[in-house]
Amino acid sequence: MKARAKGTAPRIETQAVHAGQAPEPITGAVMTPVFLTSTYAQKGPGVHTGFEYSRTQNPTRFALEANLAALEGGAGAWGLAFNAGVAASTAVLAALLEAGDHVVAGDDLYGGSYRLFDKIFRRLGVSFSYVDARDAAAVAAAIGPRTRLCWVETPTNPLLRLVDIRAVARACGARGVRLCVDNTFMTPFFQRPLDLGADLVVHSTTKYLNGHSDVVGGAVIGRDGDLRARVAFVQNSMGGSQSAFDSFLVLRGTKTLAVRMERHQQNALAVARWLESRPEVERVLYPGLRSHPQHALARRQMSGFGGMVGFVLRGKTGGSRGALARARTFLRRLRVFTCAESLGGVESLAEHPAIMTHASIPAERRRALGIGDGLVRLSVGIEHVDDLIADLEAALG
Ligand code: P1T
Repeated sequence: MKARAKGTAPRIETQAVHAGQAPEPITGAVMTPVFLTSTYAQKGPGVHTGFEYSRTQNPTRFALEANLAALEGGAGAWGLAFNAGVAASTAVLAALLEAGDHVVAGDDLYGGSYRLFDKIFRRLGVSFSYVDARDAAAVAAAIGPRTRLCWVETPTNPLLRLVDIRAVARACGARGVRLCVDNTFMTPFFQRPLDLGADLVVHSTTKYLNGHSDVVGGAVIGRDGDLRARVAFVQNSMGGSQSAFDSFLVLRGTKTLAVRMERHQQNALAVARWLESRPEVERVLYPGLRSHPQHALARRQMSGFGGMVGFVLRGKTGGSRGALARARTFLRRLRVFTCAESLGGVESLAEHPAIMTHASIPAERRRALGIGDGLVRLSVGIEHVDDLIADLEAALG
């Protein structure tokens, strides 16, 4: 996008539509073409246009990367796109860590992130301490001489707990530890961790950034040039860069990010308030509710509350067996919501974290965290809110 001569930088709604997407120079095509090529002709050995091989350079992926960089980090930021959220996370760890290093991680994480840490990187000699990152002092206390990286999600998946990014960034910065924030749930539309002091942001672009549940993808965004070089080296050396076709789809998705996020949030708040009024529901987890214990932080740190809602069903007979049976029945009865893993698409989804997305977290750990049998997670879509509430009501009844 051309820089403005005067005045303010373009707002995020404008960046979402335009950043990284100048008309294609040969034909003037307004939409970025899908460069479905693995390789590029060279005039002679080493005489090329800057494009040699698509794992390393692809114009469609570059357009997406520039778009994501502008949304998350503004001018001067960089972005790198991967073929999964977990590939983006893998690249960050591989870029920053070696055997003997230590990571402080939040204790409530997407199950696949925990699995990556515990089953792959621990085997390679990296150690992890899991702390309740709602408490920045607990993060600071866990930092040791070999700590290189701190990894948090906020709001967390699935418990929607918040991490005070500024406070944790301060604790990390004081000890020379890099902070990486998984911003998948909020997207840069509602939360910008780099502005709050984080060094890196990762995304599962599978979710809100693409927004249509037809791509698996990931991204890493930052501002530090040295970090870019390290993560890009891993992207090229280990593979994992996003394909041209999927890059095109995510780029198409980000254009409508602003309007989708606004509707997701509006629907989610209405659903969360409605759930709070129901006798079958023991507790509702949504940062936009006054009852959320960190509602004040949510208001300060985020410009919206997002589309993810958790709630705990009461067991009919009391105890966890009753709650599990209720959750199963509820999820089977839904008709507008689909019982499925993932989140962030235009369609509403519902799932059971303990059995589905967080099954790779050991049962005792789940119990200690509060991911119980009665917990249901909703990804509230952009359908008409009355249809969503009617569906929930029928399934609860
Ligand atoms: O699925 P993938 O694109 O590889 O992204 C992994 C990932 C990373 N970070 C967060 C916060 C995530 O939620 C995910 C993926 N999560 C789900 C599939 C889920 O249903 O929670």
